[in-house]
Formats: sequence, C-alpha cells, structure tokens
Amino acid sequence: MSFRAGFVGLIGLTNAGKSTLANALVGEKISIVTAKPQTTRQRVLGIITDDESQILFVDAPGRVKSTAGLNQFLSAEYEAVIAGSDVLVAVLNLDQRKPEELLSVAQTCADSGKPWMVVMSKIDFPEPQRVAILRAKLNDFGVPVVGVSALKQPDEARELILPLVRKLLPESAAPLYDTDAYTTQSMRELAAETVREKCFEHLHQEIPYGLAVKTQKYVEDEGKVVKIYADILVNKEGHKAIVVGKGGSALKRIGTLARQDLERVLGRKVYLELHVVVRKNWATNPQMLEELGYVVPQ
Ligand SMILES: Nc1nc2c(ncn2[C@@H]2O[C@H](COP(=O)(O)OP(=O)(O)OP(=O)(O)O)[C@@H](O)[C@H]2O)c(=O)[nH]1
Ligand SMILES: [Mg+2]
Repeated sequence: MSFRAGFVGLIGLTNAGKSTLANALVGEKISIVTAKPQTTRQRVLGIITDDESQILFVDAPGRVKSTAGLNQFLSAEYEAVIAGSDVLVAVLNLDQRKPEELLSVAQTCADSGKPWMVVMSKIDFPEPQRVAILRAKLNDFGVPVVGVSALKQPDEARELILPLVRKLLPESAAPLYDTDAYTTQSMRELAAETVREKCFEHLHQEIPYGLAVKTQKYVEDEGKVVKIYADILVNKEGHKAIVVGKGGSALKRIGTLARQDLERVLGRKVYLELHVVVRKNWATNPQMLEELGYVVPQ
C-alpha cells in the first residue's frame, strides 16, 4: 500500500477548541489552551506517524478579521494555514450560538477546493438540538461529520478522527518530517508559550492581549536544573504593575505555575526567571513582531 502524508489545518472560530483537539489527537500537549479567545497566535505542528501515514496537524489561530498590528498577523496566519494545508478540518464548536458563523467556516473549507471534513467540537455542551440542526445543514456539503469532546473524551476523539483524516491525505513517497518527533516546536518556544498560557489565565481585560513572551536564555548544562530566562513584554507602563502584582505576587504565581508545567514536560527541575519589560506598541512594530516570530512564513 502506498504511503500518505500531508498538512491538516484545524480551521475554526476563536475559542472553538482547536488547540484542545490538537493536543488530544497528538496525545501530547503541543499547544496552549485557555478560556480566552485568541490564545493561539502562531501555527503549531503536531506530528503523528505510523507505518502507512504521517499526519501533520496544524493548530492555527481562530478566524480574526483585522488589518492592523498583532491581529493582522493572526488573520494572515489563519489564511496562510488554509492556503498551505493539504486537508482541512472545520472545527465547529457547539457552544457557539449562531449557526451561520459555523457554517461560514464550513463554506471557507468547501471553497478551498481541498479535501476536508467537519469535527463538531464541545459535544458535551448541553445543547443536543444544536447538533441535529448543524448536522442537517452540513448534509449538503457531502463531507464526513463527527462530533467529539476533546476535553472530556480525548481517546474517543482520536479514534474517530484519525482514520477519517488518513483517508483524505495525499500520497507521498516518504514521511515529510522526522518520524520520532511529535512536534517541531523548540523548548525555547514551549517555555515562552507556557508562560503566556499562565498570563492569559491569570490576567484579565486587555492585559493578555497586550503582552508577549520571549525566552532570552535557555541553559541546559550538565547539572540537574534547566535554567530558563524569559521576558514578558507589555505595551504600557501601567500594565507592568498589574503583571507584577502587589509585592510581586501575580508574577510569582505565573512563574510557579509555568515552572511546574515545564518540569512535568522536561522531567527535570527548572529554574525559571521572568522579567516584565515595557515595549511600547510592540504589536505595531514590524521589527518587534519579527523578533517574536509573529511573521507569516513564506
Ligand atoms: N466543554 C468543553 N470545553 C472545551 C472542549 N474543548 C475545548 N474546550 C474549552 O474551550 C476553551 C477554548 O479552548 P482552546 O482549545 O484554547 O480553543 P482554540 O480554538 O484553540 O482557541 P484560540 O486559540 O483562542 O482560537 C477552553 O476553555 C477549553 O477548555 C470540549 O470538548 N468541551
Ligand atoms: Mg488555540
């Protein structure tokens, strides 16, 4: 039998559960998840290889319409993942009240001309009539439709989705990526994303949207401890005080939670040092955006 391999873009609204689904499918935490929309900023690759196929899941930002600053990057990244994927999975979240929003995501996938399927996400959401209505409306597309709860039943989600995706992959002479790896994300990127996840969870209003995290130093020497130094960039002086908190309490909490997560992933002790740095308008500065990796790859 011939080998199949390709990029499979997870396409949906913000907060649809795409990253939760990516993590469930890969069986490892590759992408950060929070209750806030616009958590994912850059695409993250999750790799699943077996004897017959290599699936390259691309977790993307949700759909954002914008022509300025960081949101312009999110919007371009969303479009680039659609254009660059071989197969699309429309992730349609059942906690969304407006079915037309979900159907427009499905229409985008259909318009791409690529093979695609639908995953109705958050099927545990107590709105069974929404499932029936959505299924009926999706019927005309004639593509596979499954419903999953990646949060509550990740194994079932994987078993249901992987065989359907494999059938949609193009043939390939060989795997496209290292067959031992489950992601291409570096430890420096993972460290920065883990800190950003804790910032999103513990800071409110506009603060998370105005910050970015950059790993400045990652030292893995002979010793038992991995030393990570990261900057939290904020775009206003006033935000710095909020991120640091009273007597440093907020920053300490963020640092402790991020360190614990990183220690679990690395299986080693971690020393994590965080600095809050004010970089006014970093999100509209092309050079700063590039430094943070917020550029769409060509
Ligand atoms: N009840 C329920 N909640 C879910 C499920 N999947 C994800 N969530 C929750 O939905 C929220 C958003 O999940 P994410 O996986 O970050 O969603 P996303 O589509 O990646 O969001 P963005 O990156 O911001 O576009 C989080 O609070 C998740 O815990 C699910 O199957 N059931
Ligand atoms: Mg996400």
